[in-house]
Amino acid sequence: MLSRRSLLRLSVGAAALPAFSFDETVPVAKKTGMIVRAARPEDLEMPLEFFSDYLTPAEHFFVRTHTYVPRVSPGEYKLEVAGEVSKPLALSMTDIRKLPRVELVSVLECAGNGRSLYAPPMPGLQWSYGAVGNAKWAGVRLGDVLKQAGVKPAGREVLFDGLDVGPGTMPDFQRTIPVKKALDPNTLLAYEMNGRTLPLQHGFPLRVIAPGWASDSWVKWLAKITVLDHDFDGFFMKTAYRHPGKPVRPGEAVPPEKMSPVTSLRVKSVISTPADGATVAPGGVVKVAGAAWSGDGGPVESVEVSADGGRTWRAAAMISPRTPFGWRLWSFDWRPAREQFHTLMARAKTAAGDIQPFAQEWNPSGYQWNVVHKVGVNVSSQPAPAAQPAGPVDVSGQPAGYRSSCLVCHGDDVVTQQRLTRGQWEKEVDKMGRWGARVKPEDREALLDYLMRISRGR
Ligand code: HEC
Ligand SMILES: Nc1nc2c(c(=O)[nH]1)N[C@H]1C(S)=C(S)[C@@H](COP(=O)(O)O)O[C@H]1N2
Ligand SMILES: [Mo]
Repeated sequence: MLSRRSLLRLSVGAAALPAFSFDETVPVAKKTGMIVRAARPEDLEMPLEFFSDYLTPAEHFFVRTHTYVPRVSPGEYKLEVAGEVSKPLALSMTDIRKLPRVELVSVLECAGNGRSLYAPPMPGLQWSYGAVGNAKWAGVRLGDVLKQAGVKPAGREVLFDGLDVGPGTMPDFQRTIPVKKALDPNTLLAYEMNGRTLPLQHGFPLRVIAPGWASDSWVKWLAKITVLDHDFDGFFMKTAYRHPGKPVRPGEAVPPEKMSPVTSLRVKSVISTPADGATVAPGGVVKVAGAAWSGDGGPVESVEVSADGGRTWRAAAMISPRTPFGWRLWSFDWRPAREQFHTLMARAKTAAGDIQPFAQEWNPSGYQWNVVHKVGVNVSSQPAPAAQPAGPVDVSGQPAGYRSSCLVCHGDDVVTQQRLTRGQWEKEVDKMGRWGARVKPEDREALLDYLMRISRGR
């Protein structure tokens, strides 16, 4: 691992990351029809139309990679279990498969899903609705592995480390969950997704399944589990993935130590059809449909639909059964009579009474967006005018050093999707500097001007 990281460090400032060769026995999912938030490293969002599937096929399942997909050699793979345990382990996939097999359906949703909908904006991938999917996972209980190792009474947190290593001096993606969540019978180490071997992009050969929790805890390419007797202080626990836990003034800088780790997902629904901006003919039946899910506070009980901006609500039919962690498809037959514009909304509720809000408490990193989804539909016998696609961003006129300072570890798309103020860009350039970007002091102002121009700078 050390040698791999130093190789990456050397490549910074010189050329793009080295290309990885894959063992043919490693299954790679083919992706189609996805919204590319970033090509390198790969971050793919699922368009709304695919919320029509109960189980999201790997082909349409969103992808989130902080660094890049690591090279995995199945023959050499071992899962290490260490730390506060009486018997440290090194398990092969054959050893792991000998433990009882468990299957469960669960939603996997990125904590940052919906970030682009927050105002004021913040840096990060500008996800809209589709950094989420629902799959049937199969594997073993993490608790069964930990029982084999024997967690000592001092054990408090369980640290997960995957095979991926960041470029330059970027902190490693390492995450912990409390021992209590680790021993929950629903917390799994999965080797299958939707009845097939887990694809490489989703964590082959083994990933964490933490049902009901945001997917930053669902570590992929799991290589090492360490039981700790203290709070882990890595970047991805102590700085990233934290929420103030109460409303704060929008735009406020909250120190990380005043925030807590994001855990449970929130109750949420999305409208898969009709599409926002659609035109439908009057007099017929329009199918309004989508998916709804929640976190560890119990499944979604009902979804209501409004066609008049929230004045009146009607119950949707729940198509798929209630399961502890899967999403539920729902559908509503809408009969618009008059030619007019309608604002459709869908609102999910759990048995415990958790319900989606109409306005979201802002938080510094834009986590856990679950505002009632709205789509505008025009009821008209006239066809809709052709939509004007947004033109490409003009990335010409690169200042000195942009390419060698900023396009070493990732592409332009990571940069152009941001909507930041100059002050936020300055902080972003400083953060990248800490991770290994080299910006000459005399190039900094021109670089900031350029970043404001090619992104949707405010
Ligand atoms: C040493 C490698 C490296 C260099 C050089 C680098 N970046 Fe990054 N940057 C990353 C990685 C890795 C991510 C993705 C982090 C993630 O997804 O969690 C990232 C993410 C970002 C993001 C998304 C927001 C965020 O903080 O995650 C922006 C914006 C960005 N970089 C801008 C820049 C700019 C501008 C430069 C040049 C000054 C630059 N980067 C140079 C590694 C680098
Ligand atoms: N090893 C490792 N595990 C990881 C990540 C990562 O970058 N590296 N990203 C996490 C985040 S933030 C998310 S949202 C999910 C995405 O899972 P998916 O790509 O299978 O959809 O993986 C999580 N597990
Ligand atoms: Mo995420």
